[in-house]
Amino acid sequence: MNILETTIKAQELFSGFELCRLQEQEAQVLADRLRSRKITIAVIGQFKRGKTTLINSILGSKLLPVGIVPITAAITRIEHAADAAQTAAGTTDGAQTGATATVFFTNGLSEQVPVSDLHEYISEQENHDNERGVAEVELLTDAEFLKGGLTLVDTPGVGSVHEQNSKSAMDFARESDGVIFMLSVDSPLNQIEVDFLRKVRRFAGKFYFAVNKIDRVDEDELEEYLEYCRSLIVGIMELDDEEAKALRLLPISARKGTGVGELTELIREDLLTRGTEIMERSVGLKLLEILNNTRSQISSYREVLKMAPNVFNRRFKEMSLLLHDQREQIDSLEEGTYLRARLNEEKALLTRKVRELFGIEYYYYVDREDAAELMDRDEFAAELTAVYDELESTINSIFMYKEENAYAVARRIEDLNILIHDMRKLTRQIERELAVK
Ligand SMILES: Nc1nc2c(ncn2[C@@H]2O[C@H](COP(=O)(O)OP(=O)(O)OP(=O)(O)O)[C@@H](O)[C@H]2O)c(=O)[nH]1
Ligand SMILES: [Mg+2]
Repeated sequence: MNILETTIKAQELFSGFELCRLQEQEAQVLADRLRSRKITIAVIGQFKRGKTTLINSILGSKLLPVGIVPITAAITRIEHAADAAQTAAGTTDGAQTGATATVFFTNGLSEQVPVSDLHEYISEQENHDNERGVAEVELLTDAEFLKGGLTLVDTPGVGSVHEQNSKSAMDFARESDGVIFMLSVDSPLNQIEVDFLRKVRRFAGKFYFAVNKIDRVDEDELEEYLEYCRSLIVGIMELDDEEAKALRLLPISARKGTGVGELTELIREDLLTRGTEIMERSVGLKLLEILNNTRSQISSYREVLKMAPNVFNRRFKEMSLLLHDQREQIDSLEEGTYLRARLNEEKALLTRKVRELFGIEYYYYVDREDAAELMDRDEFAAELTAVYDELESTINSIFMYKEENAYAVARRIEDLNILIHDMRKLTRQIERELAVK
């Protein structure tokens, strides 16, 4: 069975359980990613290593702000305008004539901004502590390198104080297929970088190690630095002899452009010759994580079924009261409120409450594209009511199971045991397929 088949299998498995709705969607997204063959590569590393400078150099234009102090405070995804137009028709008017940018905010809204104004949203100095609430920026350009479905991502420096303000580099590494990990000759590998690499190696299908600022050292110093990095990376990534031999460190000067061509050439070549393999590894690793998390979530659901009736009844009542109160508020919302954002906030509140009362991770899918659209009050009321109804019916279904005879509860627990067993089986299959150590 290949990774796509396993992903579809997982999706089918999740679809049989109302509690696994989110996982079903995630598996669907992963399967779509594999089918679309669109690949995401994130540039990651500690602050000031020159990540943004490298991206500008690759794009052949100073589109993104760089600086001597920690700068990048928001994730920026960069895609080829024509590729993006294929998947999201209508959002790229005028893109062919240059670059266009869209800022997505944490409340779910978004705004098109001139590329020349991007620094107001991305740079820490102008968007201090992310007071503008930027979640992510999308930049569409006509850079040749991105053609054919490659998304390049700039991230805030690992370990910088600004990392916490937006989605962290680690979160983003989870969503990427490949990582360009940036080191620079002016400072040795530190503990933050080591810890980060140890964790992130479980998520990305492919790593490129770039050693930046080589214009600052002579050849001997560079050799020494590369040797030092090489032995450290072999250890951190737990590479076997063969992998260690294949490990390439790419010396570059992002500022001068030295070595940048070699790096992009290597990536292009990889995507051409082993793009599918990289995607499968990336998707397989992500599916493994979903399966592992879901197993623990299902186990907590099983615990709810086993909860003492008086404790469960008390919490059930509290949840029902909360839902009742929230419903009462729908009509009192002022006209002109950002209703989309309000809807997202409400979902976040419910997620928190369910976790607190029942120890269950009950997620809602927040659709970014939808979030950008305006919403009228009737539509808002209908959607919110649907959200409440659905949660209520899930909670009620647990309630009913608990109310039923011991036999029904035992049956339900048995179903969950089977689900857990099937997930274990899929997990082992993927581990075999990817030869995960
Ligand atoms: N000498 C030299 N300086 C460089 C090179 N690349 C980047 N720099 C400088 O290093 C500093 C940091 O560059 P950025 O590209 O902002 O670094 P970053 O990794 O994106 O930093 P954060 O976004 O804050 O994490 C800037 O002053 C750059 O001009 C290089 O190849 N050589
Ligand atoms: Mg930067």
